[in-house]
Amino acid sequence: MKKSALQRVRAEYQPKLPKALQGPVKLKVGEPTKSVANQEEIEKLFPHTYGMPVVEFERDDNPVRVEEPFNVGIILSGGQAPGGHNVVSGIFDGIKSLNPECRLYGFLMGPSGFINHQYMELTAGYIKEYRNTGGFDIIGSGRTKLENPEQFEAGLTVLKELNIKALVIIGGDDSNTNAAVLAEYYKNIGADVQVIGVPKTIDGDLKNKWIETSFGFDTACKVYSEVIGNIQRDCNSAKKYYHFIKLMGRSASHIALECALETQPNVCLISEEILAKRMTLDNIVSQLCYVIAERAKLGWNFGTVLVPEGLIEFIPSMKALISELNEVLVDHSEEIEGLEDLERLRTIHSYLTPKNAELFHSLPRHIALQLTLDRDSHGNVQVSLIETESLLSGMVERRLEEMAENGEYIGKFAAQHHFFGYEGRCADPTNFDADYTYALGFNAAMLINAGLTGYMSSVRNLTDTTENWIAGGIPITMMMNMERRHGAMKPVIQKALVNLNGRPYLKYASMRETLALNTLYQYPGPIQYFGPAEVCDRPSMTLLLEHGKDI
Ligand code: FBP
Repeated sequence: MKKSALQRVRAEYQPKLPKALQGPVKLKVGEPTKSVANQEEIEKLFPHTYGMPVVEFERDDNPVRVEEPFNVGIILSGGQAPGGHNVVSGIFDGIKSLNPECRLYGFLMGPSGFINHQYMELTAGYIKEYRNTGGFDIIGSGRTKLENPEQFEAGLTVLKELNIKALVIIGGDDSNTNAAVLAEYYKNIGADVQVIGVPKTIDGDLKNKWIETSFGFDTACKVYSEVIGNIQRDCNSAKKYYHFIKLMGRSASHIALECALETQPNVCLISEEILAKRMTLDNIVSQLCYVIAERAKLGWNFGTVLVPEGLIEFIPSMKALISELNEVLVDHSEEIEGLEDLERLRTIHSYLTPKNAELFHSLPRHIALQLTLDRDSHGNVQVSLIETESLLSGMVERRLEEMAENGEYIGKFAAQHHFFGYEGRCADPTNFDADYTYALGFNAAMLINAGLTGYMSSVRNLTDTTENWIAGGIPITMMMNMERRHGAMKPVIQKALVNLNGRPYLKYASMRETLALNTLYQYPGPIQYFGPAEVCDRPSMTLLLEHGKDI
């Protein structure tokens, strides 16, 4: 494969490691843990892996042990996130640093490769081609849900065949939930296989005190912010369009919020706030029309509106509709399958309770249909397929026409729609993500060597210099609670949504009015890999603010 000039030079980048991981390590064991909620239920479901302590690595200046060689398997699970390849190189370098005879195997195309025994050995020469690059193409990724004993047993056969001591699952909250279930299962049957998770997702919703951010969030947000900045320049040059920009992130609005802090658009909707204020679709439209009408008074018929991907699920009435749709789609799946669009809508409509049926009926047909599309394997609505940005702009346009008729609005409204998601998921990782992912991988190798299972690789203190990052592990069960999925209560890692008392949100909220009624766009420009640290190594504004820093 011919490489670009940047690829060639970037391949030479040596990610930085925390001081603690720069040589032999010893383990510091902390206090036993509890799950974030539903402690009794979770403890019952995870009798062997519940309550384990948080652990931290320290440099061991007097190492005595010579490590036996061991083999490790890895799975890349779910959506792509920048830095995945560096997790793999970190694990590889980590196990090789312990014993050069250690081997690394990659299961192909996500959990399905594990179940169906499709794998490859990852050698030094092969990995070299992928260091510091974006994407998951080194072994591919997939969304098969690892959830039942037959799959666990099928996987165990190949693990035994390859003499694999530990499996590393690189995934988001759902995949790491599965990692915890698998760890418990193997421990329960005495299979002698460890399972370690690595926190991945551009969505930024897998975070807590020990997982300060999921990898990929930093890079993805910087890619989107660059393009939003470019659109804002265009918008401010031609002064004739409102750009409705939907941003990935599934349920949480972290990406939209981070991009708003980076680019200062005229409006950024925050789903969590909309839920907290119990706003209706109508309220949101009124809010947008107010801004548009006020800007029109100043002679500005242009602007930018950021829309989080998961918005629709946070509008209370829509949320109720979606949760009933989830049940109807499961309960009547055979009847619905294969029906023509209109018939499908009619049939689903007939099973809805009156209030939800009315709302469902009021939606534009394409949006109603998008809401009935298959859920992903974890039972989530595939929000990336719902065109919320066009739903909103269409409603805004109709409302502005009414306002114009009543003399409440004089202006011109023309909308452009964008959806940024896939553009950012495979970008070459920023220096932050390149270092963070490499450290997460290297650290996972140390967790394996320490004999731990059911742990997530944790690297924290991330706004300090890399040297001072803290490396260790946390039991996955401590992040869990019980939630309703596919019509039943299941133990899952609790998603971290935007905290309305947190500094990132409060910062944006404090600027919101000014940004709406002025034109104060910021243009972050493209990710820089070489140059001054304040440009190249700056972590996300969300992380800086959460760590009490100024932006
Ligand atoms: P993960 O949670 O698996 O990391 O996926 C993140 C994400 O990019 C979401 O933001 C988005 O809603 C979804 O994946 C899109 O899924 P797909 O890649 O299957 O289209």
